[in-house]
Amino acid sequence: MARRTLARYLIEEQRDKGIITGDLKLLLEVVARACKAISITIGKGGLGGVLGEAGSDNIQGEAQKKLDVLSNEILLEANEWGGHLAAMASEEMDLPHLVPHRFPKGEYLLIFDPLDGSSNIDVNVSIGTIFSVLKCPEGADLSTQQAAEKAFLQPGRAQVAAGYAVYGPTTLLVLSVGDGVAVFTLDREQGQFVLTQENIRIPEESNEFAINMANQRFWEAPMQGHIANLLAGKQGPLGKDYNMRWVASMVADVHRIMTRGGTFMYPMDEKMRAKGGKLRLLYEANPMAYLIEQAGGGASTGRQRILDIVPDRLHQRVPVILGSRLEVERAVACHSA
Ligand code: P6P
Repeated sequence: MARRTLARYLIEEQRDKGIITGDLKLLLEVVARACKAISITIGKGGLGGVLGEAGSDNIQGEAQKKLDVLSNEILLEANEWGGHLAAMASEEMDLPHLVPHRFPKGEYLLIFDPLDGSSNIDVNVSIGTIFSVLKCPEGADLSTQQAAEKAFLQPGRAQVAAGYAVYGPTTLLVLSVGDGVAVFTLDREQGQFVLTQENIRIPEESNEFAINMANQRFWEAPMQGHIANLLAGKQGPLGKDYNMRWVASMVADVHRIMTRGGTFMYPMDEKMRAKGGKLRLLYEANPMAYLIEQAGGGASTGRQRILDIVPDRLHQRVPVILGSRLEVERAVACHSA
């Protein structure tokens, strides 16, 4: 049987299962095409004059790379004319991007981190695009960019779809519309995403964890305790040896977990406390938490299920512990002891 393309998978989710609408199918196909364009742009590297700094900062006060700005523009241009969106929001833009008046508006909100892991761009390590889809609330005030922010402030459990592209040895699109997690591999000859895995299930147990150990002295005591337990190995309270990975690209670390289990942790630390943490809720933690839960894993701040958090601002940050369900439960247990 011929391999199922993304287009066929989405038609089956819409027509045969009634899980998504035609507009959501269109939105996801447009996002996939934008990720393909980003993959091609990144792939040029130094040959395309796209490496290095853009000479500007984003709202996070982080220096933007040329590819951050380019990827953001690719996603905006791909999505604003289709009539499926009410507005968009991005890590790279202070305020939401309204659909220009010359185009029809749709019922969905798209939020994205156009290129996550920017610190890895210039050293040729896997990076990715993360996206989240919400329904625009009835009667939302989209008259100004400032007013539109409110429409995005929904808990992650309200997402109707989420996914990421990982630009690595192969370009993958990992997607869920609430019917499990599917993985599509970009067939560069045909220029289309082809289904290569579906109904991903993350192993409940694992012996691999991902964290930036350089921040250890800044962690809260519960996280200090949990990591000490992991490092104690077989002789410790968890009775098994662990291995560690840290790519410093959330998409790459999460995809490893999707593939073979493990936990990813970016806990609260004292130098980040004023900002609320390192990772952003709406376009990093929420889409990844949605995917991880769809694959049978867990996603918590240590004290609360990530998907239950009601955001109070667009670029809100949260601590993140996600991955293999029982491993996440062990980390969370340290926070309530
Ligand atoms: P650190 C990338 O900038 C990012 O937002 C995530 O993709 C990644 O997990 C994290 O930050 C890396 O943080 O402190 O190790 O550079």
